[in-house]
Amino acid sequence: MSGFPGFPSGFVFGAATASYQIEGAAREDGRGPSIWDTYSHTPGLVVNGDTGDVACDHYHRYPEDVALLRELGVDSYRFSIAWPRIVPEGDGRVNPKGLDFYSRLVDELLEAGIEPAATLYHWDLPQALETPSNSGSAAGGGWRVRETAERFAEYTAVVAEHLGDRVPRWITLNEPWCSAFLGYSIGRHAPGAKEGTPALAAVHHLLVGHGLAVQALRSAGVREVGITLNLDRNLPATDSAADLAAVVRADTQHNLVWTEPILAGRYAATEEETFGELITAADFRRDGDLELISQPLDFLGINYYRPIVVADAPLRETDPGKRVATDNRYQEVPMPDVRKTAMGWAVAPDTFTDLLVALKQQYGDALPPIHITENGSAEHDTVSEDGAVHDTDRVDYLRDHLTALRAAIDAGVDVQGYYVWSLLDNFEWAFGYDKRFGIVRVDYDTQVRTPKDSYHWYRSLIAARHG
Ligand code: IFM
Repeated sequence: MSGFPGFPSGFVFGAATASYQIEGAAREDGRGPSIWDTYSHTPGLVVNGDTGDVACDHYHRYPEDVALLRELGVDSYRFSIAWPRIVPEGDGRVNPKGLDFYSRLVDELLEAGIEPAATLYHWDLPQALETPSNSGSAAGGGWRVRETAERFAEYTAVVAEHLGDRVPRWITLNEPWCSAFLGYSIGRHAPGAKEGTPALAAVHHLLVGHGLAVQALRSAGVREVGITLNLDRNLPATDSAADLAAVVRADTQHNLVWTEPILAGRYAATEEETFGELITAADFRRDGDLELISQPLDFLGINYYRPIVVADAPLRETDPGKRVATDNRYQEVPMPDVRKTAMGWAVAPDTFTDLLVALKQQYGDALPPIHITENGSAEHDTVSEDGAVHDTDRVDYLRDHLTALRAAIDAGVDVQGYYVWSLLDNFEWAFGYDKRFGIVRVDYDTQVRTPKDSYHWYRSLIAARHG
């Protein structure tokens, strides 16, 4: 580990996963269907028709996965709880077998000396809450409607009551941008909707759900509460006025619609120039919502992978009568002269430092301590003749991003933890099993796990830190 910069004492090194991406056991022990079951089973939406039915079979193999974490030496493991395992119909009845599963997982982690960090919502909404008949709304339910935020708070209270004494770190939502915009505007995530104002309603109801969940977690007396945002570093394609204005719209849609209400208790000043009448005509906000949304947090989770190069885009009509809320607000163009990961994502670690430093400048003391709750890369892994996966590109990516993170700490940003995405290769949403983010390879035919070179590298890094 020579030459690798040290991290402050007490810094948390971890690894992360999410329920639908690894658990499998989709119809076992009373789990209800989620919007991702429906989406992945709809022909043509996921590469190769892949689904999360089996995934990494973590539901049955979690002791083996915790053993891998123990061997890795991580301080903390971030996993997510599948809402449809706990409240299969989204409303009312609680499924004890779902709670038992997470209780066993948490005990296994604690026994291994690993601190559990639980995310309450990593996109697997119970299908029953999305289905229009359940919501009573002709336009569909899900995050379009406020009731879902209330159901989320009830589910949070149940989980916190059962696990709150053993799980110190809680994350309400993972990357709500994806839930709202990929899910309800661009249609590339479940539920696959392409709508205008309802996507902005989803933004607001996710924020309200976050606020209500913070209250539920506080009532249960848990140690730390936060939210995870995938904040973007948006760079202009050129210095033309049009591209610079597009960056403002991208910043608004990706970052400010979340950070302004959560950290500053106000709506983004640039929302009108970004969303036009989609937001000015909105009627989903209520008095008191901003106070609810901006309750103090113990940490802010940030997921960071890549910068986005933004150019102006012409306004398009998509569905008849419905302007999409966002993907016509700017366009993304390739970043020249940098390596791209298997996702086609630009590798530019300095932008990680820049994002964190800019956030600190923007919010000052209102910025809580930060945990990087995801960072990692999908690469074109191959199994060598020696049976190993020599994923040098991923090792380089991780080392360079940790170096960039260290630079942000040196510049005065209070970053207290880092979770690599991901412990295991897993179901990469609309890309199915085609993209591999794991530091442990999963052979999906045999479920054999093989730690890659990046796993061994990360293990040495953590071991060196612990002396
Ligand atoms: O796999 C996802 C994860 O579920 C959320 N953050 C980004 C990862 C890579 O795309």
